[in-house]
Amino acid sequence: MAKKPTSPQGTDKSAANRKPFDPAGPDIGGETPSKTSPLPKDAAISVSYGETQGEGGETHQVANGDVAVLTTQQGVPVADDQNSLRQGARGPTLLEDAHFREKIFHFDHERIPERVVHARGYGAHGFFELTDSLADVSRADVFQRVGERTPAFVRFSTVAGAKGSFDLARDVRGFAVKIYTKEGNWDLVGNNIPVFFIQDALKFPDLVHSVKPAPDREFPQAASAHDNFWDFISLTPESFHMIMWTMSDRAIPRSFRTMEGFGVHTFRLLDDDGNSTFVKFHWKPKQGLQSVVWNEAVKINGADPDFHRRDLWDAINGGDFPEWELGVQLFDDEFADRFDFDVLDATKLIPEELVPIRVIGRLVLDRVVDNFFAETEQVAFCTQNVPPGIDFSNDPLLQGRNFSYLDTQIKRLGSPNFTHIPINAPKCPMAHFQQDGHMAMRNPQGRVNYEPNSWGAAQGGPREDPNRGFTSFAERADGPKQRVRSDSFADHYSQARQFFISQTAIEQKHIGDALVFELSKVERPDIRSRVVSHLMNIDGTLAATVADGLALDLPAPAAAARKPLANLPASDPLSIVKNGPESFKGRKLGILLTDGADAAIFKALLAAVEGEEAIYEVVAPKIGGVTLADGTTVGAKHKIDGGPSVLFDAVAVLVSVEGAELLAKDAAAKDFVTDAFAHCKFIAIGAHAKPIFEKAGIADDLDEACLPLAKAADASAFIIAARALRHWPRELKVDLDAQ
Ligand code: HDD
Repeated sequence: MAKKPTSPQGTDKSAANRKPFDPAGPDIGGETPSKTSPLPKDAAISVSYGETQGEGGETHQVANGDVAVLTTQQGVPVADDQNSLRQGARGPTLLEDAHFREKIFHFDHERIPERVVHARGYGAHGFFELTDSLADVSRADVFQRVGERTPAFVRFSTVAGAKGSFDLARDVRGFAVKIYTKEGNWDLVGNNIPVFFIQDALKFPDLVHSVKPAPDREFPQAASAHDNFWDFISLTPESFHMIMWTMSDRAIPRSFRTMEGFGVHTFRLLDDDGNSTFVKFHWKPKQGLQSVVWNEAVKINGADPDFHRRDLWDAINGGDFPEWELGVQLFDDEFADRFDFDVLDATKLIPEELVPIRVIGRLVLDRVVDNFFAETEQVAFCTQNVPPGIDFSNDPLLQGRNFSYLDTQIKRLGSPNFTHIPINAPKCPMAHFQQDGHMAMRNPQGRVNYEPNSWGAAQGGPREDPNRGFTSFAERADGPKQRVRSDSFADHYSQARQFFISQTAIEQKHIGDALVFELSKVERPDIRSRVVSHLMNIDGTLAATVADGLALDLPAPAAAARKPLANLPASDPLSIVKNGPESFKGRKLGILLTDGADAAIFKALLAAVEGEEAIYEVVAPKIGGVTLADGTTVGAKHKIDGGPSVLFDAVAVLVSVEGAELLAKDAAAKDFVTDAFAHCKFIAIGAHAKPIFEKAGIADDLDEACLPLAKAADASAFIIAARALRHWPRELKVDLDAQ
């Protein structure tokens, strides 16, 4: 607390009687370094300089035998980091305090601009391993040797929200992969959805402006449920295939680990002779697909805004390394020519039934970052980073992206030398004549920094290699310069309909619910109506459901740029529910536990969870934990109101008679069971737990996914049942919209 001045500032008549204020005084117990209290030997303070500094592995200055001395950035040891230098104990701070100036200066400049989109993200390290050679169609070094592992870094993200927004926004997820190949970095900057909103990169700023908070009021944050977004969408019919995906549960994934990734565009692969094969890239999660429900997402954002990043961090640190298969769809010009749609149109996909996926490798994430800023924030993905053997198609969205990503890194990272930052630097040798610029860490050595030159092999520096070097596909391009959209891009609804009819009934319901929710936040009725007019071209029942949910008259179908629409068959890979996991592995059970609960049943439950390679967390009335009936003490991860059931994939309620009596009066405990029930989760109900369900008002509604946990043997039966993850028929009973 500031001392009340007893004399005018700048004078210090009583200084001689006062001791300087020392925050590491008696009540801190001597654990903070100060002149009089040296660091204890096991103090958890250390300074690590990472790869970029401390070259040559020099030892840092050491105090008291084993603890690094705090220094300035210049390496000057710091004697006092608690008090700035001042004239007298209460006098002015002195400008000559270099340590103070350096520390505050650095702090003032800590922030860099966040990404204009995909600002909120989370990264992890791992590797890509080739399991099937692609040498038949690509000369890319990374595709040659089966079994070889190549280091990789992945950053997952939401698109619209700011860096500090919440994880479970209804949004597309970025799935950006950097593979450090021996012939340069390959950045596959994809999403968890295989198509995109727009066909031409020129429209990207409009799309992004429309979804971001409105410029006058700066809200809503991380949400598409507002007039500007739906206004733009309703005037951009090409977006409707993507809209079906973003209104589906794909936009509220359970975890980064349970979503697919897609390169979206058609790329090219080139072989040694320059022959081209078209390719689309897919990441398929070994963990199976899984999403949450909207009401749950809303509550997770409050309970744990870091839900997805925490999940990834915990899984990797717990040794449960997430894994994806890399699949490719390969096709030639002949297929491209006869396909119903244009393979250069990023609002279209190629159904797996037409071009099956060939699995060629796996991506494993096995290491969290050491420093979020250095790695996750500073990683710079650029779509134009492809090694020899991979090339671009003429997709106008991809062509525009190839300009945008390089450009944005200068803004964010402040220098053309962002490639010198370790996370961005290739792990293969580099040799070029690019030099200088802000923060240059590597510059050419010697006299020669140009080519051609006549200084010979020893001094003349690197030379190009027409055989090994990157070559583009020698595609012939011709035609008048013009601003046109090819007619082959004109069908905006057929694949949107295909997506919709490929969903299970519950997934279709969720799409309808999402559209009603989003449009109910749109203030202008004409925008709502215009959206529904597009839905009329996709599915009449969906359009009618949404119109009914909004109490809107059914509008006439929007004028379609191309008719008739293709009658495409349903495709199972498009559904999440049809591609769910086969076990409870990697999922989390929440156990609501009280003092006096049955110890044998609790232990059986833990054994069943462990047997399934799943995890559990205990939720208890007090964070200190509980004492079971046999006297065993169990620690709690959450106090009841800090551990709502939305954080778990399934829940168990294991309580004593007294515990049930207590919790039946507690709103958070009642929410715990009603939410688990409303979100269609599997619930294990201990012998004494009934009063909680009665007081919560759901005792009479319990169904076959609410299983008894009355004896130890019930535990494994419950975990086996919970493999289904959700009991969807229940939703039709608990949701007014479905009745
Ligand atoms: Fe983009 C970031 C994915 C279209 C311009 N984009 C960014 C990221 C992902 C994608 C995953 C985050 C990368 C990271 O984690 O750092 N973007 C896509 C996909 C698209 C797409 C799958 C369509 C198929 N993007 C797109 C267009 C443009 C951009 C058409 C501009 C013309 N995207 C950017 C950007 C960002 C970006 C402004 C922001 C931060 C960054 O690049 O590094 O340049």
